[in-house]
Amino acid sequence: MELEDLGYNDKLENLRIENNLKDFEIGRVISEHKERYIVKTEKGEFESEITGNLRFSAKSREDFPAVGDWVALTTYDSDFSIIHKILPRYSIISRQAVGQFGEIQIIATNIDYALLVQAVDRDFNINRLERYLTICYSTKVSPIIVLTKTDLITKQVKAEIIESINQRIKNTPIFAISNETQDGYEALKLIIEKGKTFCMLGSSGVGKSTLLNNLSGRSIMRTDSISQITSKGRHVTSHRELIVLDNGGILIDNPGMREVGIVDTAYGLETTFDKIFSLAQDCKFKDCTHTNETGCSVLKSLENGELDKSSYENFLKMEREKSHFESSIFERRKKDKDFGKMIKNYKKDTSKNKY
Ligand SMILES: Nc1nc2c(ncn2[C@@H]2O[C@H](COP(=O)(O)OP(=O)(O)OP(=O)(O)O)[C@@H](O)[C@H]2O)c(=O)[nH]1
Ligand SMILES: [Mg+2]
Ligand SMILES: [Zn+2]
Repeated sequence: MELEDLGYNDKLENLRIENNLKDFEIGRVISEHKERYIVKTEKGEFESEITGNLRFSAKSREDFPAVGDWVALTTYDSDFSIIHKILPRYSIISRQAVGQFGEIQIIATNIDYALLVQAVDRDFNINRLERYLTICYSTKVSPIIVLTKTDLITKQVKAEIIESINQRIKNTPIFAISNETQDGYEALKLIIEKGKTFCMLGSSGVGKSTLLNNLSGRSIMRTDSISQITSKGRHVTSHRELIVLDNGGILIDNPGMREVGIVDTAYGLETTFDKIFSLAQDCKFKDCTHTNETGCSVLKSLENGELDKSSYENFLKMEREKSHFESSIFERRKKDKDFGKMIKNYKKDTSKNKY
């Protein structure tokens, strides 16, 4: 195995030189389990931990390694290593941590393409697709929609579903496949290029691991049918995992996601809802909320049917969520700052007492 097989390239080599990491070995994090990482290098796979320095200087979850990361490490024995530094990330797929406002959870890093996997059964939901798109567009990840379980529906229903996506989502490739019959596989395989990293995102039970196993020709990930009764909180895949396919493509499997809370989206919403943003240019008021203002060109397009109502409502919901997230981040930082001040004052006080 060469580093190039894991996606290493000249850009990364330059980063390594710029960051004075010539003396270390380089590897890629292929799985993570509670602050223990498996890192793959040219020599093999290493169980890895981070240096104390890296841990103590970490300010948030983003400062810890994640699946997909390139790291500088020192290897010991045949299977243990210490991670010294994380190379700057090219892209970061993240979401709002479930149940913790203002906290970011990294799903994977250094991703080129995200496969947004949805089954054409009850799982199918365009609002959720727009949510995933927003996550992709807020970082440098190209989205690809993958519809699974097409063996369960007729050709006509399949065409209708694709048409309904086209109505709302532009410029995103759509692949419809069946993991049962492997219908649609040929087309999908063509886009999985050597040296590029693909990350699968989607709910539990849509067939992500089945797809990975089929593409790799091996049973790497466990797959299972999920009974309706026990489906609550049960996920077959429990951790992220990076796998190199025979054709050279690099694929990351993920546990199914129930909630996809969007985080800071620099251009996420703008790109996903570009139609609304371009309409908004013509609104009478610069700070128009597009909900009840006169002279709102978004509302006008909604009334005359040019703008899809569900898409508009989904946009408003995510926009609210984004503001909420930003204010909770602000609150959190403020609290951390106050806490930092308190510690500082405390230290001052104790040093005063000493003398
Ligand atoms: N009929 C049909 N069943 C499928 C298809 N793809 C997957 N399945 C079945 O759906 C079930 C779930 O598949 P998995 O691959 O484990 O789903 P997953 O997305 O990895 O689920 P998590 O790991 O929980 O996120 C299994 O029983 C699969 O056999 C498909 O295209 N058609
Ligand atoms: Mg799985
Ligand atoms: Zn408006």
